[in-house]
Amino acid sequence: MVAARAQLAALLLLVAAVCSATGFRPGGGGPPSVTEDTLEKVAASLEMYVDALPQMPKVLGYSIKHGRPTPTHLTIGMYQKKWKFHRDLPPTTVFVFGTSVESATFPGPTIEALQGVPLQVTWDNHLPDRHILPWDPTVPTAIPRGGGVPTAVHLHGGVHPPQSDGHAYAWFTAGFRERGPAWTTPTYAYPNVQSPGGALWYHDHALGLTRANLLAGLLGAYVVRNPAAEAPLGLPRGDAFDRVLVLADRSFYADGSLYMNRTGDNPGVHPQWQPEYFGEAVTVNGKAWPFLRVARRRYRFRVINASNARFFNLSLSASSDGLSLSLIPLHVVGSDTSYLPRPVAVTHLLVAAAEAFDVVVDFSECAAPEAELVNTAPYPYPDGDAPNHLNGKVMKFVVEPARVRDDDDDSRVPARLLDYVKVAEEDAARRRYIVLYEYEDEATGDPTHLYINGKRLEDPATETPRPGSTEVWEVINLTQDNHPLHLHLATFQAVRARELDGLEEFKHCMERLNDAVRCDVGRHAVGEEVAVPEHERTWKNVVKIAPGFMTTVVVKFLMVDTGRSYPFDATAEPGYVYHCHILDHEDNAMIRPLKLIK
Ligand SMILES: *[C@@H]1O[C@H](CO)[C@@H](O)[C@H](O)[C@H]1NC(C)=O
Ligand SMILES: *[C@@H]1O[C@H](CO)[C@@H](O)[C@H](O)[C@H]1NC(C)=O
Ligand SMILES: *[C@@H]1O[C@H](CO)[C@@H](O)[C@H](O)[C@H]1NC(C)=O
Ligand SMILES: *[C@H]1O[C@@H](CO)[C@H](O)[C@@H](O)[C@@H]1NC(C)=O
Ligand SMILES: [Cu+2]
Repeated sequence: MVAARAQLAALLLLVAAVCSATGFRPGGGGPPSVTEDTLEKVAASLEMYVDALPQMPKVLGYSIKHGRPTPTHLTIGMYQKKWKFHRDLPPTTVFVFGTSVESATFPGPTIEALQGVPLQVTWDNHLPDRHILPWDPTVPTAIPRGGGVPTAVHLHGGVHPPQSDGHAYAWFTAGFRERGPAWTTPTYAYPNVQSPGGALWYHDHALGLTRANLLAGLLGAYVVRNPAAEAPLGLPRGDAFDRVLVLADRSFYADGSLYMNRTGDNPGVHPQWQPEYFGEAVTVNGKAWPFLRVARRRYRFRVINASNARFFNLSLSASSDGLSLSLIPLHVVGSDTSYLPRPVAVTHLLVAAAEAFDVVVDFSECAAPEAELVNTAPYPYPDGDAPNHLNGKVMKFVVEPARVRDDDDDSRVPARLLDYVKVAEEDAARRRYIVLYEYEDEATGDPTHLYINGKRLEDPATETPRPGSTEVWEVINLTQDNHPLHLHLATFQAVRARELDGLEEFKHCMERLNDAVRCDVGRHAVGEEVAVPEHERTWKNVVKIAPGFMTTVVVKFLMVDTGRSYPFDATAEPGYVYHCHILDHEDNAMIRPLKLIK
């Protein structure tokens, strides 16, 4: 332990030397120190529901030639600019995506693609030499020799070749001046072969910087449509009635700059890294607590949680007499990037990090003039603090008084949606155990790092499935937190979660042997079985893994629409990754290679 500490101190000195030599030093805007009280005061000073919900610019991922959709090539840049998060907050310096610096937004433009129509995107980094937020060279991090902000863009939920996956080691700086070891191409190919429904989103994925780059604004929504298959469903359509809601919690300094703590919980080990970022203000489409004026009719909302670590337990609450509250049902039609087989009505919807839900809300069911979207998820989820009067609110819908005539709203919530290839656990070619560990500083009890299967990203790949195969992944969570697990490329479905009996004994054994089979997992995975909620029983790209549970996940390395294998070489370098989608965990270093083999 002492020896390890000495080594670490030497490493820190080395890092300090490297950083001062390159002018690339951890740090960011805003005053150097601030208390939680100050941050809460800044957020509380922002009057709720005074800014209208923005509609992000739309960029078409196809062009129309001779009346037919054809493939296109987009160039989307990453820019530093100022963004107004609230009427009363000074403009904030952000890093954002856009087709130009003028049109760049927080979040970036919504890319609309068509199923089966390929799209090429050149992601162009125009960011400055210095980051606007602090970062930490002691977690595995992309550190360019000549300065600049490393970025890599991943299309979350996309089914595309490894060269286009935005691998953590495929990072690049402005003008592709410096490139990570897995960089292969400036232009990514998206075949758009995944199913329609739900929402994908694109975001930064650079090694060790994902949490800071997303916090700064490098994210945007991506919607895949299939008009022929979707029109018969009769869901609300058109830009006014089919909207993306990107949720993100952020804290601000009084001068408007984004807040990120510059001091780690365990600064002797990691000077800056903290296990979870929680912001005091809730932003939707880049505005803190906005409002949206809606007609008394049906709307479709594609809700994406773009927070670093916050879960949202959303409900839509209205009061017609100012006293009693009633909850307006949310008709879930899809999750992540797939439709459900049939809609499921819920009053509460738990959205994990990076998880997306596609819901229909019928405001004609709302007797009141207003409805508030509220959040009741503790943070960290599930055992942390209850949300307060600030982060317990999300946005407000102002419902127009006049009733819409039936023929003005021809949309519906259909009885059936779309079906896919069946789950079939018995088709699995093999069963793997994926174990999530958190390591603590013995002296302080603070977390120092998190690993999957006790291994680092740079250790050789152990998850090496074949294209076209089905596998069962038994994901065992030995930490205190709920970790949303995300696999690149694959689509998967949790089928059950079973509590582990004799958890302490199992944990001790795993700490010694790191081998679920030798630790007799079968004898422990016999506790209470928790069913997967009906509205999550579809093909997903994020599943929530509860602490102390073994969650059984059926993973398909194929296209779930058709059951066929991929129309590209998924075994090429640099391969893919899978990781926890709490960004602060992913950076340190709950991430492993996922390498498909022939
Ligand atoms: C920043 O982190 C340090 C170390 O964990 C903590 O003492 C401090 O309260 C944090 N600051 C804020 C504003 O949360
Ligand atoms: C969401 O909040 C509601 C109301 O507080 C609660 O009944 C429900 O159990 C919560 N859901 C989850 C998954 O935490
Ligand atoms: C992991 O386990 C901890 C404690 O056993 C639990 O609190 C947490 O929710 C679990 N995470 C997931 C994703 O299940
Ligand atoms: C929102 O949910 C939390 C909790 O699961 C995750 O940690 C975040 O990563 C997620 N946000 C995004 C953008 O995925
Ligand atoms: Cu995690």
